[in-house]
Amino acid sequence: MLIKEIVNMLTEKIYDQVVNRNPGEVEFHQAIKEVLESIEPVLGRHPEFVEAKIVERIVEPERQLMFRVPWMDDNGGIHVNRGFRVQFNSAIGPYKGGLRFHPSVYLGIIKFLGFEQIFKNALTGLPMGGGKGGSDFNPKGKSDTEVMRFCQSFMSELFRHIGHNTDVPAGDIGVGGREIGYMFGQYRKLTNAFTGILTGKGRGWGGSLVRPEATGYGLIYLMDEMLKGMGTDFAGKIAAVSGSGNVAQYAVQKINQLGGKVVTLSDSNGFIHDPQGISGDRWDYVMTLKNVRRGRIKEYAQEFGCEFHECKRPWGVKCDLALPCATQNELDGDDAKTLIANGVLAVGEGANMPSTPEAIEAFLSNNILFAPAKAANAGGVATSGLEMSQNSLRLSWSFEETDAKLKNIMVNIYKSMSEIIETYDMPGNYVAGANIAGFMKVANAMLDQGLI
Ligand code: NDP
Ligand code: 2IT
Repeated sequence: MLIKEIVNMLTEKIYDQVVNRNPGEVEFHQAIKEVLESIEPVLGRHPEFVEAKIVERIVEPERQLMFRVPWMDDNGGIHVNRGFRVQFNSAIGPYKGGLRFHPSVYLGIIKFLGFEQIFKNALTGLPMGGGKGGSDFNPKGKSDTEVMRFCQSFMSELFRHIGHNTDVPAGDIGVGGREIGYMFGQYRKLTNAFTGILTGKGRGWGGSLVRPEATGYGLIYLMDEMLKGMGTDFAGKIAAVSGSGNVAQYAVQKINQLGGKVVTLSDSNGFIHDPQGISGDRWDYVMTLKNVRRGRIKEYAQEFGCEFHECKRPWGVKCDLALPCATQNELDGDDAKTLIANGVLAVGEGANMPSTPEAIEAFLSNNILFAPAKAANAGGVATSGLEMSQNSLRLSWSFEETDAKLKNIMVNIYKSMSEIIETYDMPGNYVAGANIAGFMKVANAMLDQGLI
């Protein structure tokens, strides 16, 4: 039998074991499958990884925590949510990754995100392991005081499992500066210690400049590098962006700065299409709408007299660049075919796992420049890593210095993926490039550290 076939049998066996051991966790299975397929050529060349059962070990979290989160609403009503923290892999540094508050959260979502985080964090070149957490709490429609009580209750359990050398959570969907603040306050009260146990902190109490902007900016820095590799750039390009939260907001700002035009934004109720472009006072409006008033994107269409498409996603809009920045599996095979038929040039995943496997396959087989999430949205966690460094040094860097470091990290991610693509002769396949580059770093660390 050819080595290729033997390796394929092995990864299929590991995949089946994961499915059997983690029943019903479909997003986790999806994330595992993609990585297993990508690393097959690596296993063919590195029997030492196979012998040490690195893959069997890497798909199993080091630790999984689930806990009760009781809290009281403004009317005295009692609610019980479930909290999660999956500490997936700490071979190259303390567990690091966000917290997601969304009603769809269950163990399978947290495990898919934690698994992806291992490789993403490795790609940044910074010493961070992979983890993820969150809750099925729905912050939508809750008052500030309700969100505060929930965050305090959540941290009342989480605090005993995290630490600046152990596990450092941050934000994700439904967790921004406000929630990080309430959780940090509770941690400090419980432990009587002011340490950098969360990132995305406020500027005046240990936060880093550029962290709010970092995921969106990093996405555009990486895309810019990839476009330059094709002899082009953002100037004059039309972009369709989904989502209207943290990642989408700053991706839009950076595209505007580079001379592109963003014509769509969305939330879970539908998308707006503004052919004039979401810039200047229109971008300011989105910032206030989403971060201060916490309203719906539909209001943008009413304010500026453009179209709102209820319950639809923006992928039918003709564009040069498509940037999914909302959530997992928000761009499927049919959406990909529509984008390709409409002449899309490049796709960059601001969200985690936004494209289905069918969509990725369509992009790759049609030679569409495709920046996969683990690389494309790594700027957020990279700047979290920079926040951790500043906390350890008890220093804070200027906006320009931090932004330059972020840009440098994104350029290096592009280089690492490109090197892998060349080594394994997979032209244009940045999915494999990202997965292999991240995997190699963690696998080697695990090998060096013995059977733990
Ligand atoms: P936010 O909570 O700030 O915004 C999320 C946006 O996505 C909102 O517009 C929200 O709409 C929309 N959305 C969320 N869930 C769904 C859904 N099920 N269907 C349709 N729309 C949905 O989160 P972020 O911007 O921080 O995160 C967006 C994505 O980027 C996520 O995949 C996250 O994991 C990823 N990411 C975030 C990083 C960060 O630093 N924040 C770093 C790397 C990746 P609505 O308000 O209606 O729910
Ligand atoms: O998915 C992600 O990388 C994040 N939500 C950011 C994680 C972090 O620790 O900054």
